[in-house]
Amino acid sequence: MSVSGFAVDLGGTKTAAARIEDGQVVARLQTSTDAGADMDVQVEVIAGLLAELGYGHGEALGVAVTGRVDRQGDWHAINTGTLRGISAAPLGATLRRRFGHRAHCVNDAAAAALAEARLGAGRGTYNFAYLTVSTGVGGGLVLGGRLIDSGNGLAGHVGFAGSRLGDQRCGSGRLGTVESVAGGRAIAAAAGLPDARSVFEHGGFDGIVDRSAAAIAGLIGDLTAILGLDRVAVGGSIGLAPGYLLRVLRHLEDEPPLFRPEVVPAELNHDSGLVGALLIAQEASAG
Ligand code: ADP
Ligand code: BMX
Repeated sequence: MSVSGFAVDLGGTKTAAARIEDGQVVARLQTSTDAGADMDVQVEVIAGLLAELGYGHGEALGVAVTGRVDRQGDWHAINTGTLRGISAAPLGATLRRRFGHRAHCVNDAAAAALAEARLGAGRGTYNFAYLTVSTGVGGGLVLGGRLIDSGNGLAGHVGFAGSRLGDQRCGSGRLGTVESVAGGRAIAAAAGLPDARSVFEHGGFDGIVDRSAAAIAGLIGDLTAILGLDRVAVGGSIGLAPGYLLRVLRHLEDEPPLFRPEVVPAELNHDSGLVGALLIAQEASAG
């Protein structure tokens, strides 16, 4: 099946939309995400971006969102500090009403994991994980070629696993999560700056960035112990920031060789969520 149509990736910081032809992003628009907006407002923003890209009602549309999407298509923020206005929001039904029956929604990191597994850094693996280090820390697991899912949409949310470096409660309510140490909001809070991007640009916060990378390395070791991963791809604007992956690799050297899979950057770069959302939407509407 050729991966052609439209896609949206709504993260905690930015909302991107794209027209995709044969798995390639051929046009892309981006705006910042309003973290306090409710679902109806988020859908208006999505509709505006799609209109600018020339989307016509009924065309294939994949929408990847931060937060869990359950089997009914309802959307829930897990970290309620990231999206403050989203709680049991009927996103799937709303998208279908607004854009037609070929519109479908899915978690952002799960979408990215499937795209990387099929078309990017995960090709040729048996057990593969994708991690995004972005506003939060998200994940998707493709085991034996199948994207792991669950009725409540929580499967793959590895950012809410515990870290031995964590002692803060994150917006999920869990104590000491990887996200509470390694995610963009945690990095910004630790540095006392408005966002993680400024922390990287400012320089001088090596300890904070390194702690984030160490928590990601620990998570990779833990996931490998549980799942026997062959390879892990790391994406997200922090995961892909210059020097970050090298820090993760350096910390991974503290793990015994058995717990060190191959760790590579996401091959589809910032587009894996977009491409994966469309892939999943196409498969869902093909039944
Ligand atoms: P989202 O979380 O919306 O999917 P990103 O993957 O862009 O989006 O991740 C957002 C996080 O990455 C924010 O904390 C932001 O400050 C940070 N960020 C964005 N650009 C950069 C950069 N060039 N270097 C380091 N951090 C960045
Ligand atoms: C959080 C969680 C995940 C998401 C991940 C990455 C919320 C709102 N989001 O762990 O569902 O996949 O962040 O998302 O609970 P991003 O916003 O960092 O791209």
